[in-house]
Amino acid sequence: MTATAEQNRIDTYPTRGGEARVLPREDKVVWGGEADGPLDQAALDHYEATGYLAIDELVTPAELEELRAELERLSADPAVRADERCIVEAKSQEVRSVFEVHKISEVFKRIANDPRVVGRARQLLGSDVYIHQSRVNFKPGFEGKEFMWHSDFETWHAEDGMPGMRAVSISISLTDNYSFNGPLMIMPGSHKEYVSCDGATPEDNYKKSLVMQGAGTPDKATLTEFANRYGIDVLEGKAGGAIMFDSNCMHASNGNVTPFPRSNVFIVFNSVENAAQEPYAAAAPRPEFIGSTDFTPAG
Ligand code: 6CS
Ligand code: FE
Repeated sequence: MTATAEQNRIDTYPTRGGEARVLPREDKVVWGGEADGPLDQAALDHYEATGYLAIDELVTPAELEELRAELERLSADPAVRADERCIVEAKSQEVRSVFEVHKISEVFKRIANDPRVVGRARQLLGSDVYIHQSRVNFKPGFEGKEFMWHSDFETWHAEDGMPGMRAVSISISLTDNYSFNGPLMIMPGSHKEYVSCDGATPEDNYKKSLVMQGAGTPDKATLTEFANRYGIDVLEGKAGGAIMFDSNCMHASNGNVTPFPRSNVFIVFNSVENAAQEPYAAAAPRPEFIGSTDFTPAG
């Protein structure tokens, strides 16, 4: 993008350039209709209102076993561990996440392009979709660290150049998510407001933010106001189930001091009509394995 084009670009969701403030969401939440995929109207209405959707038994027990085996294989593979796509826990040095699994693993590539997954994403986003990011999260027993409250979209806008809110994440649970082992928590309805954060994006921010996010985490006053207004839903669920949630949901997860790991595969689908451009609030784009510029439609 030329300098003038970038200067003239409208930024509907400015962030990390001044004081923290709350702006209204300008984008639709649900872009497709009941006839466009497997989700019925009640499901679409729930997603519109709360920003998320729980899907029970998305994959079969046999498929779950295959995904779990692949998770174990990746986390035990020294080559994966040495790869920059692998993020380890600060303290225990245990594997925390492996990125771009839809490219480095045939098993995860298959599920990421499965009609049961892509069909729902296309219906919600009302267009072809491409994979902006994928990762497996391990949150091992005893050691899994928390993820502080944040909107993924704020990071993907600021650092990956995602123009608008037309992306959906799916988190497929590979282990049972109990109330006590660090499940995903979402403030239902928070996706309709955009928290513009203060503080500029540090150089090479991803090297720290993927272990402990700094820039882009909302201030405590805003989070308190949001929690009082929207409440907090704790998304428990059996392994093999999934949660689909809007890119702008305010979400977090607690640490895991129990023996029970909380692992999932997390895939972000972005509309091909919302393809990532230059970052809106960072000096340089993040690496391909975190913010993809391969806009090939998934499925
Ligand atoms: O920076 C990112 O892209 C990642 N960070 C978090 C905490 N959630 C979304 C995403 O995977
Ligand atoms: Fe997140």
